[in-house]
Amino acid sequence: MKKPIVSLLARCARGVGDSGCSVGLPSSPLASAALQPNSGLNLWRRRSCSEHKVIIVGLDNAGKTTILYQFLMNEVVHTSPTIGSNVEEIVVKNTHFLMWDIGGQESLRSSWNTYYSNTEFIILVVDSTDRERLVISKEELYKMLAHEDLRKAALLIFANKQDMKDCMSAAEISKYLTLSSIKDHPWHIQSCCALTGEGLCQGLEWMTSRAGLR
Ligand SMILES: Nc1nc2c(ncn2[C@@H]2O[C@H](COP(=O)(O)OP(=O)(O)OP(=O)(O)O)[C@@H](O)[C@H]2O)c(=O)[nH]1
Ligand SMILES: [Mg+2]
Repeated sequence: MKKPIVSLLARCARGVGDSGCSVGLPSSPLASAALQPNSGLNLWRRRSCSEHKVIIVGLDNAGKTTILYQFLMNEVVHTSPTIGSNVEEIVVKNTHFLMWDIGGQESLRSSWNTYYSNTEFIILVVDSTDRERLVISKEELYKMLAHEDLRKAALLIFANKQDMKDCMSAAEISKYLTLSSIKDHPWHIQSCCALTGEGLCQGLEWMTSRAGLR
């Protein structure tokens, strides 16, 4: 059953006793731009320092773009493989996140590092049905965590596609990725289904609480 992210966020906001939260629409010129990282840097300079930069990474077909637009529009959008990136501003309880959704195809992964500068949060999206390629997600994860520009970044892992039969649980994925060995980055793993929005709110909640500590 579909649970809109806005109502999930409202429920979470009540749960933590806050004054409420919203999913904000981006102000021009951010909307749905397939921007290159360099223009992103210029954009970054023009925007407020209180905005937290987020990169959404993961293998192709993991559900990154679907998650981004669930955050933003509360609905499942039709996606095609992302070439380059999408960038959107998401506002949760007065916390502004500038989210870069980066294409995950193999040929694009070597350019992920051009997006790393100033990143405060990494969202790694894993397709929980994709057992065969979990080893590649793991390699990419540890490559990122070792990168100087991501030294201070916090890590949120979405174990996506939990609606699918025989998917791996968040606990299985956590074990495979040896998350408990990560001591130098705060991390959190969250199971979710981007089609219904389930679990996305909890992930955003974790990011919002971490953003408050910075
Ligand atoms: N069953 C199911 N399908 C999902 C879920 N999330 C995304 N999908 C589907 O997975 C496919 C790929 O989703 P995208 O969001 O385009 O994947 P992506 O990670 O952005 O892929 P790239 O842009 O190529 O890196 C689409 O057909 C989505 O509808 C989910 O939670 N459950
Ligand atoms: Mg995409």
